[in-house]
Amino acid sequence: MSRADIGLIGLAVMGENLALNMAGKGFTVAVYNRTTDKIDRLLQGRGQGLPLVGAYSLEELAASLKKPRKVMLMVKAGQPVDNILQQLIEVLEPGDIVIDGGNSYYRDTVRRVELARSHGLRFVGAGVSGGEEGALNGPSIMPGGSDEAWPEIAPIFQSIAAHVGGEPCCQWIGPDGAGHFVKTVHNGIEYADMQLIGEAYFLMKNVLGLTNQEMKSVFEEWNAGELESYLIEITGEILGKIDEDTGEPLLELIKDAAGQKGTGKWTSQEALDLGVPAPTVVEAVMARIVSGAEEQRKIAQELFQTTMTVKDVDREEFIAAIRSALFASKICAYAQGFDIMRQASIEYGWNLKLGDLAMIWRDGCIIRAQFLHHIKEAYDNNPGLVNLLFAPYFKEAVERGEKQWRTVVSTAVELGLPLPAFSSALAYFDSLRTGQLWTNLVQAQRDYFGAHTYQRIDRPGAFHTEWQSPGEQAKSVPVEW
Ligand code: NBP
Repeated sequence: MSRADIGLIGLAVMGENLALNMAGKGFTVAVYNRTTDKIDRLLQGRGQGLPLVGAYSLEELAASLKKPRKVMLMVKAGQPVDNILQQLIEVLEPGDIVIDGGNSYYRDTVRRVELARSHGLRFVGAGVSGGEEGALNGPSIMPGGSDEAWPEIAPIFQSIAAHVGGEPCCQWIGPDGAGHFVKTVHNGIEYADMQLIGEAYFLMKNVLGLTNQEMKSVFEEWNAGELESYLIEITGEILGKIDEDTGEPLLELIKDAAGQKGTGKWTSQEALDLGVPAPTVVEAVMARIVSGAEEQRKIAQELFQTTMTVKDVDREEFIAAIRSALFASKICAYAQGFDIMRQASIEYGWNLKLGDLAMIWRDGCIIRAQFLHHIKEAYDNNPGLVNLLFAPYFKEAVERGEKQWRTVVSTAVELGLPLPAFSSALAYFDSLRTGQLWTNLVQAQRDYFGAHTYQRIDRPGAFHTEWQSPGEQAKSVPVEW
């Protein structure tokens, strides 16, 4: 029997479609699933006629693979990955490769790379984006971990990934948890992007009273310009759907409570740990949490009924303003995501190629967009770029839309309509560009009650003041750091 090129464990939505993708590209794939019915269902169903081999135990899976063996896991993130890795350690041999393609927490991946290494195995944490359709037709793949594994798995991964202009949306990201980290930040940016689009819809609906069909047309028009992206495209499609049963726009029948699986939270936590400003990403996570605070929202709606009326605004002008505000806010959200990756790369010594990451996301993933070319260009022109906002294309775009951005945010504030991501992006932009912030006072308060010291703008060193001393005169006393 000719041996399989790769083994795939986990035949749920992602695993099954990835196996079909690999087999469709001519690779022989040995498939295993804990609930073995799913193996038969695949082999007798969608997998018929393709080079797929069923394995009904991990021993059988190992025996069916070419050496060095490559085994990819597409199972639920967390404990299942640890369980299967432990079992694989028993049946694999030194030099074999385990690839975790799930949405694992990158610190778990760091630990698993080490564990696998201690058993002579190579471990790769590969972020896979694009959902079911991407898995089948070409995802964006972000592999990282044991560097020596890359030449072995590259032919398969670069073959099944999405391609743009002949280039695969899959490159080696870096050591240990770098691949899963980048996938996590991709998702954090995705949270912000989705939230911003949600706010644009909310404004058109509540300020302008547009119908869903009218909004569909607006999104279609936007998708032909600088906002062109998968998320804008699917939003137009969603707005156009009518519920079969009621004849109402389906979107309006969906409960407004958004769920989450953790990658937005991890991105936010990482920003906090690294001390990177990423308020729009954090707000996007918080906005989902607020949407789910059902009981409090119900009470607040009764307690604080709004009497605001829809403002008399010029419809076309306001739609254009929302578009500018959306683009400027989106630039800020991406600037924050790339800043998180830049700082993580420095902190963990990953040497991430930020421009290349933008290229990996050009297709196959949820945040795929034309816009990413400009990010690549920005880092090509200036590899040391500290913030995307400072690159000429983005600087000019934000400046062009700034006035309309402010109009949109202030209109919503006046009407009592929440715009957490639009307004946090604007506050981020304003905070970065404002010369003197309020934080001199915060630092003085910290020194007042906690002797945390402060720096002066007119001389070096750290200082403390006895703020409670009588009189108006206050002495800055130099302190040792
Ligand atoms: P799920 O995340 O729903 O996981 C289901 C799979 O995990 C099944 O094959 C199940 O086997 C297996 N599994 C579980 Br649960 N516990 C197990 C255990 N202890 N031992 C062995 N197998 C176990 O599947 P998915 O939606 O296809 O996602 C797979 C991974 O890809 C996840 O990490 C997910 O976060 C990530 N991801 C998903 C998407 C998406 O759009 N769905 C996109 C990108 C990444 P069983 O059949 O026996 O229960």
